[in-house]
Amino acid sequence: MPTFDIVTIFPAMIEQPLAAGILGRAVASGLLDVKVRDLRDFTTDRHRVVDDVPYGGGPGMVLKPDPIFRALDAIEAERGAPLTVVLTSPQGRRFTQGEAQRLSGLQHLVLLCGRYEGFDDRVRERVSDEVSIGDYVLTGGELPALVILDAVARFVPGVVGDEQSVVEDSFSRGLLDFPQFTRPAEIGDLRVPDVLLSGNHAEIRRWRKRAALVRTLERRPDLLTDASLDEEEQEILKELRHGRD
Ligand code: JD8
Repeated sequence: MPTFDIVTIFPAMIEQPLAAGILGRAVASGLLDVKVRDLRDFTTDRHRVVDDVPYGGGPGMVLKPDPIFRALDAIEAERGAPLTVVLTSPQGRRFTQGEAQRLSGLQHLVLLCGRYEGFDDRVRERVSDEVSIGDYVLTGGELPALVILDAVARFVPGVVGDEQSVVEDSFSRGLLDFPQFTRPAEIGDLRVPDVLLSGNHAEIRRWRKRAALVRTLERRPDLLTDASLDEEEQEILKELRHGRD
């Protein structure tokens, strides 16, 4: 299970969400070791300046390299090697469930949160992985760092109650989730599918497989190319595809 160090100029943006929910419980119980580091603590000037104008001109500011190098040196001195330094940016490789699982096997993860126009490019000399959480533009790296922390932490034994559910997760298997229902069985004219009230667990399992496949086929057919389907699922999929084309 990796330790996490998150370097940011907005520690509160990380600390507040980290206090809630499943991650909050894991941190409070000592299962997850997360340290949030204020980049300004690694400046040496009176005004704790972290940014500067871009060489060559142009709009916006760039994060100065020296506070980041000092932060990484301090983290390495404290945690020891090997540090895996993850930088988030729109230029990164797409972050995926497989990537989350891979990172969960490392010893020390550092998440560098950028702001403004990003980092002085020389910081990339110390970066192991540059990832993007998706094709849209954000104002900084704090939300991506939280997304990565959340996805990686779920693989840490004990963080999610049911171990089995993590590896069988929809994205781990390459299928979308089946629909869920809870009481009441009827609300207005909306009814829960009868099979789920039947108590016939073999039938329920088969209905859920079919429903997951229908959803995936309709909404994310791209996932099916790499999906790991058991024999029953392959059978159902063949049948569903027959009815379509
Ligand atoms: C980090 C600064 C702001 C805005 C220059 C780089 C990830 N999928 C994603 N979208 N956006 C980010 C992201 C944006 C960031 C930083 C991540 C640090 N910014 C942008 C426009 C121009 N910068 C991201 N992962």
